[in-house]
Amino acid sequence: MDDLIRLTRDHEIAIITINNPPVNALSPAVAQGIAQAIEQAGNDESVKAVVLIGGGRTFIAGADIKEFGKITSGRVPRGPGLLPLLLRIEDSKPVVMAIHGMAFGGGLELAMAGHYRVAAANAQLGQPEVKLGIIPGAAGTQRLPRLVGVAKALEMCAEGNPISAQQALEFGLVDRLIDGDLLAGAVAFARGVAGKPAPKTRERNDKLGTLERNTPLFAAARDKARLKQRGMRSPLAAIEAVEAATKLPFEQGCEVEGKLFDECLFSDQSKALIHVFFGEREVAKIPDIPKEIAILPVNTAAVVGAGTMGGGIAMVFANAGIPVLLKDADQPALDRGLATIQKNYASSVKRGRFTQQFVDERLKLIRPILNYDNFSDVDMVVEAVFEGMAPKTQVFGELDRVCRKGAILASNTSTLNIDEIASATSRPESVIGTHFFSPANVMRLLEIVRGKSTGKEAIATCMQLSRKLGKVGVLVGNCRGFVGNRMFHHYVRESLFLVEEGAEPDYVDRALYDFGMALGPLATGDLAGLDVGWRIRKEYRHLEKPGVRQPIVGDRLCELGRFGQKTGAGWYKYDENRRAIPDPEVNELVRQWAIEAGIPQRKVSSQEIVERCIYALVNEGARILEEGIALRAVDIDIIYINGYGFPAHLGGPMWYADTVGLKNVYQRICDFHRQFGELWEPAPLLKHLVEEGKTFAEVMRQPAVVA
Ligand code: T1G
Repeated sequence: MDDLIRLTRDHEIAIITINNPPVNALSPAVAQGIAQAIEQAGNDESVKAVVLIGGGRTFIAGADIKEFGKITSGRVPRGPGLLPLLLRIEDSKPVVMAIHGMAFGGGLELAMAGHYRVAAANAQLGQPEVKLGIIPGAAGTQRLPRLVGVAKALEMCAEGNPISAQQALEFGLVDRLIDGDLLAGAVAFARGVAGKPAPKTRERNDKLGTLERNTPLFAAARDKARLKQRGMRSPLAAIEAVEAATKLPFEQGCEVEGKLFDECLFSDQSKALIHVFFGEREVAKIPDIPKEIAILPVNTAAVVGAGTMGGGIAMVFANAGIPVLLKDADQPALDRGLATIQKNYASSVKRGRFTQQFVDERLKLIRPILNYDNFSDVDMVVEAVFEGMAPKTQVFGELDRVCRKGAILASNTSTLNIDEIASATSRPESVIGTHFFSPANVMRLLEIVRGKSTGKEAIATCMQLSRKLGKVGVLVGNCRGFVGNRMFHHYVRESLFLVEEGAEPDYVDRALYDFGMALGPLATGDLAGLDVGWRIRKEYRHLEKPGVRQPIVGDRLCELGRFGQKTGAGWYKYDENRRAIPDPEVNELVRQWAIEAGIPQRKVSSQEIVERCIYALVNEGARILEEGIALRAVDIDIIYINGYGFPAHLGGPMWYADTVGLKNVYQRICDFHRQFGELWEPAPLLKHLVEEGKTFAEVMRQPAVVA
């Protein structure tokens, strides 16, 4: 036994403790250590029962995901996996699994091979494998329905969300909840079952239901997976595997699961989702910011501007338990902001996301005010006023006057120059961009914008704070539109050109929806409000290169007052339930405008639509990488998945380009360059990587802090 596994005794009870920080991942070495410990305890007659427990903060959070890449790349052979170990545990003396923290994936599968499970009240249990594009691969789809029933097993394996210890007790996954000392409680439980015949999960069939009762369950689960996890293979594979458990003997069910597991593991979707899993952790690492940097306290906050974004941001702080002042210029604006907050919370309670008690406590943390009186006490301020340089610099001038030294002054601007905003203060080192995405209380992404003078403490503090706020913080450099919106501009540009060239709006949207985007670009415009983009285009018109083609139809539509959902019509008409209805009037208007502008009309394929819109993202992403505005390609991927509805199972635009093959992407971009001119000039980095036979995933940049 090595440091990973410790075998100790409490009289006739053997205790196996796993020590593989940070999450006791079930690596091959850990599995081997457990096997040896079980063997040793099995061969020792004085041992009457065994307790298995995780050392540190958790039980086992799953198989070691880092091993998968080694298997799919052929670097290590595809071994027998965990199945033999789990059978050995099930056939040994009574084993009590003592669960605290997380029992996820292979960790729960190991726990279910045990004869009994006891848990701390705050334990979480789940099969999250589908979120990695795989399915449980160690008989989880076979043992779980035998313990919790078919319906619950389907939900847990196909959706991948954990359940609480209390729910696990109710469904029979856990035999007892332990208050206080978990190990002591588990040993006491083991003492109670020692020497008695131990129930083997694989032999239990009482909860597997009947064909008649199960068939509608599987049909409903498939429909739900196709709707909620659109385009993903793993949820459907998980459903197939659980179905096999209800129709086949255990061993054969495991074979079906094994085949489906391998099919998923070697798929591009799984590689993409594992890229996203580690990517969400990697974006938190900023090369030039030392780990030991001082993190500034953020125990109180303030938001300036109670509009849609300001109200949502105030909810984010309150939801994290941080008291927040919410300031606006006049009472009616403040009342409107508070009313929206209350409406949003009410719908969260209705949808079961929050309890009324939680909401009542949170609302108490949001304090509406009309002046800057108490701003001297707050640790951080987020400005969320109208998107114009003048109102923002005016607010920052005020904040510089009223806020205490060391307070973080953040702007929620989505496009404006952070250095120019900072120049309105005497403390640019405390000024930073914190670009939330609408609705701020829902969207996970937080684009953190580093100005040329932004201090490392402020950056490190905001990166860490983003986790506390339930966000994925990604650090980006300061340029027009930062990373997300700067790329999105090119994506939308191409969608507008395609409409002008003859593709109808819903056809363009359908092509990108079928590709996997949460919503097409035109419907997204209608949702956000077409006037927002129109105002920004007008603000930057002077920067447009003469003679370079610019979309015309977007502006023409806005000139007619068609701003989208907010005006009942944009690219689509909207009914009273805000359902989008294709509008022949728009198609006709666009045709006229395009012909007036001399734009030839032609049939456009959905493949061309996808390539032009997605490769426009990739090409601009490559420019952003070479400028150091993004540190890594994965940072761009995480931004697009969490802020722009790019499908996670494709890994993000840069990973997707690597999957398609940069050579192929580059060739198409060169085709478009020849066809449409300089807007499609290939990014030098892309050309360079193709020449070197490299991928975006290999690119690592130093942050672009413009001197
Ligand atoms: N394998 C390898 N590394 C892991 C890991 C795992 N399963 N889980 C976490 N880590 C690393 C992570 O990369 C980070 O590293 C550090 O641990 C802390 O994690 C056979 C095949 C458990 C809820 O999908 O969801 O079992 O960045 O920052 O926020 O059927 O980690 O510090 O270098 O996320 O407190 C199924 C994955 C695997 C769970 C903790 N299990 N993990 O969250 O910490 S597949 C999962 C999580 C499987 C079987 C199949 C979360 C967490 P670093 P963290 P956290």
